Amino acid sequence: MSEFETLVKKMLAGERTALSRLISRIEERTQELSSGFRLLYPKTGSARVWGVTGPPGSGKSTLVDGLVTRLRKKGSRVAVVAVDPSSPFSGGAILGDRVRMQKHAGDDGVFIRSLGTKGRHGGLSHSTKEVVMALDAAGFDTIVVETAGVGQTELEILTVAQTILVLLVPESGDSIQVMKAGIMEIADIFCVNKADRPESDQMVRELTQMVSSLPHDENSWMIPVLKSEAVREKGLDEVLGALEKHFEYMKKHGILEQKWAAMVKSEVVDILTEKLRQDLWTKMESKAHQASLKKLICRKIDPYALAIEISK
Ligand SMILES: Nc1nc2c(ncn2[C@@H]2O[C@H](COP(=O)(O)OP(=O)(O)OP(=O)(O)O)[C@@H](O)[C@H]2O)c(=O)[nH]1
Ligand SMILES: [Mg+2]
Repeated sequence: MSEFETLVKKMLAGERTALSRLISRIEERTQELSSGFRLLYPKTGSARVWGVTGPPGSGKSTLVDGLVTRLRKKGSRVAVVAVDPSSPFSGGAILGDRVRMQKHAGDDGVFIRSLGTKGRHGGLSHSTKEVVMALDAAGFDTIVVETAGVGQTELEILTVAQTILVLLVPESGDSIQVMKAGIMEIADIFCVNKADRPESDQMVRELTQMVSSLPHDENSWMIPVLKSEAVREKGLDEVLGALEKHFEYMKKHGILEQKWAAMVKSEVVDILTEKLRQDLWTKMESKAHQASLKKLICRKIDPYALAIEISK
């Protein structure tokens, strides 16, 4: 039995340290993942997965923390995955996590972990998907994936979530940025945080206008625009209510199944892409292509020519 498989077994038996180690193996992209996923995958499918995104410093961690407290009161087991694509050491995320971890220390129903760019070849969204599956199999009822910013990597990471909550702060230009970055297309709930700031009502109005101008029919989900003051735990019950309402909406319209299908299909492509990349590097460095590789380096053949040779 591989080490990873053993970790999966222990994790399924409820060993917390096994879960932590298992996540590290996923991040490191150990070769043994397939053996463990055979055991792990059938246990997935009961967790609710939320994505929380928004500009750096908008209050995501503070808000998520408030949601965790509320969910714990309801007896729900919660995992938080803070994904930080920008930092190789997931510095910001880790710092925030420390504070949160202290708050929930000793509570077995809360698990907090940050993921950085340790994964090779931009495989962060791949690892995040697998970490979420592991947490699902480990029995967490709710998994929150928190990521800052609105770049392509972040959008990709968010495809793991069933519901996406976009947090904004009342600063000029934010709503225009939202339009640009394609966040509008993926947001299920908007929340203007730092509602203690005077411009927040204006921002709520702008967003409400934007949302109502989207094409919709009687079956569409109407994206709510909420307001919160996460630092004082204000507006969080409404945010939780909207998250629950969106879940019910998805259940009613068969959207959960669609999202699951899309997620696991992209997981398969990720697995194959990772494998292909490795195979292609191995092939290129093999003896058979050494002569052509030398020609490529001294410009006697071009990269496309070598690519065709390798693909034959
Ligand atoms: N005034 C005000 N400050 C807030 C509010 N919510 C959070 N903050 C503060 O905003 C700062 C950033 O909060 P975080 O929760 O770390 O924000 P974040 O979006 O997780 O930040 P990154 O993970 O670095 O992107 C902290 O100092 C919070 O105390 C709020 O409603 N009003
Ligand atoms: Mg944060």
